[in-house]
Amino acid sequence: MKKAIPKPPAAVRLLLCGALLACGNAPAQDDGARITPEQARANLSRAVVLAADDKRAFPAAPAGFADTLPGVAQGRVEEFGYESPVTGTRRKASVYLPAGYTPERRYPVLYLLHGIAGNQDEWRGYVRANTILDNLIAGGKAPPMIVVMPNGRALADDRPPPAEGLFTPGHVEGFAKFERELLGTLIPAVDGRYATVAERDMRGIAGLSMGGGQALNIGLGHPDTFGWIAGFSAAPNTRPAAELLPGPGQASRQPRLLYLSCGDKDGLINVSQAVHRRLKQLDMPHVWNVDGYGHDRESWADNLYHFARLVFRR
Ligand code: FER
Repeated sequence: MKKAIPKPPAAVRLLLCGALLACGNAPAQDDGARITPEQARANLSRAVVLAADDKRAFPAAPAGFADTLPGVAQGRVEEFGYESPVTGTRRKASVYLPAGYTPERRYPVLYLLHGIAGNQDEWRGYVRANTILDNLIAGGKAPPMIVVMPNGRALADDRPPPAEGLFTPGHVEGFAKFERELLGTLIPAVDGRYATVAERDMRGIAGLSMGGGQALNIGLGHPDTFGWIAGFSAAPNTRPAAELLPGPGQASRQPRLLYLSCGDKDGLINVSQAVHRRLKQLDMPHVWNVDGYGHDRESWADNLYHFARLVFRR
């Protein structure tokens, strides 16, 4: 994919990056537009180097936590359509409404974002987010909440591309373009349609992989919009840690909860490690949960379970 290299300086950067990658030392983050799709894909199988504090913050979720259980009231997932000024098209989000949802009450809202090959159905279909929430809410372990699962790829054609198109700059760029759509269009549309508490302390953003990068970038970048932020196995679309967290000089409002997780068999763990280390350096409270999984649904289901137990608490 040499055609992705616009001019000699970028080519030099790319060569340097390739050389660093070869010795296992490449920078954790990139904007996805400067490396080739082959290099991006290779990031998934980078060697994992663990530090002493890269360990579990919680025991694994109890057996059956993501299973449909008899006697547990189920919420429903409905399709929500909206016009996107970013793409010029009508786009879809899946919206989870907890069991007993009624417009007579007001609910907190969690925006839950998918990975590079997913869409608005990934959290429900692949991770079973709705069932995890049904079980937690029924057991009184999480407050009833609305969960908005958008398609985080703000492109006119927002279908997941075939495998060879996943890591192309144009596709990765769609995930960055989603920020403007989320803030300017989707959040106001959701607050207009559903019985939400339209306040930062009752609004969260979380995601897996590409969606984890989006959640960290958008959440930390808009502290007055999101009070609760989680990145699960965040991908290299995550902004460089020092940019994401500029530090005391430019101190912004602290999130109510900042939650980071990754599996210790996930080649992308260096992205989350860099954010965790920056947070430690800044003395910023956060959860850091390193589990035993790879880049897969077991980790995302388990971490959604733990995050949902903490989110929107007073
Ligand atoms: C990359 C490796 C993986 C990357 C993105 C991913 C933008 C995303 C993976 C996923 O969402 O599962 O280098 O660059």
